[in-house]
Amino acid sequence: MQPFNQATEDFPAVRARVKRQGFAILQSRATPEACEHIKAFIDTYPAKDAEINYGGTEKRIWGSHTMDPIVEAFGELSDQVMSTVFKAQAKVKTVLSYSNYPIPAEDRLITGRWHLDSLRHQYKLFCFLTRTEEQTGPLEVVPGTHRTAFKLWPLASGQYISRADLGTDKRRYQKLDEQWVDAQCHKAGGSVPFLCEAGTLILVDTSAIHRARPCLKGHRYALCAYYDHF
Ligand SMILES: O=C(O)CCC(=O)C(=O)O
Ligand SMILES: [Fe+2]
Repeated sequence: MQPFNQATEDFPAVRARVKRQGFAILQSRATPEACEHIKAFIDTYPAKDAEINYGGTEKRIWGSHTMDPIVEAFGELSDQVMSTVFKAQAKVKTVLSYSNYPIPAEDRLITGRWHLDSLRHQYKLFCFLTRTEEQTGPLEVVPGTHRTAFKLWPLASGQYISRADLGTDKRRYQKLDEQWVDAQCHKAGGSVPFLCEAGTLILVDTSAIHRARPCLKGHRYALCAYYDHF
């Protein structure tokens, strides 16, 4: 079974899109069979060995590329994509397999999600295993906020690193102010939630402002390939 329909990607165009907007949707896809297989892997993985968040509604399996051959194949595909797009040797650190179900309607679980993973450019390849819709908790990015020209002002004004962060390993950018993000979304012409078919692969610069929108209905299953800076 070929788990991915590998299309001929226009890699320079992918690179250009990531540089311009902070993300690019690939042509290659996971097959429906691969999506079903990985969903079953996530469901049957013992909860006691997984990371469970948001009141039991999120299940995260770290290092899943060493546990399941199809997830491993995603890691390999991801290495090929990253190495070609960025013309650098890329080796996946870990593949996270995860699922989200509707969260309890508590404010603290719904708000405070906008963040940067890092101030420096950092790349992740996501594969969404279920069709994502407005209510199922799509990944959402504020386009253009990965650019150095954008980051300078929030850095200088203390929005990304506050005085209280100094001398700690906490950074304000790990949990951004909602109102401030609203204003940035407005300036950027809106945030982009990835509403996509099952099997879609998306490369994201996670130094852009982003979040997983809370899942309110249905469910969402995904893979995410993690990399060090390169
Ligand atoms: O699950 C998502 O949609 C995004 C989560 C996130 O912020 C990340 O993986 O960096
Ligand atoms: Fe993130």
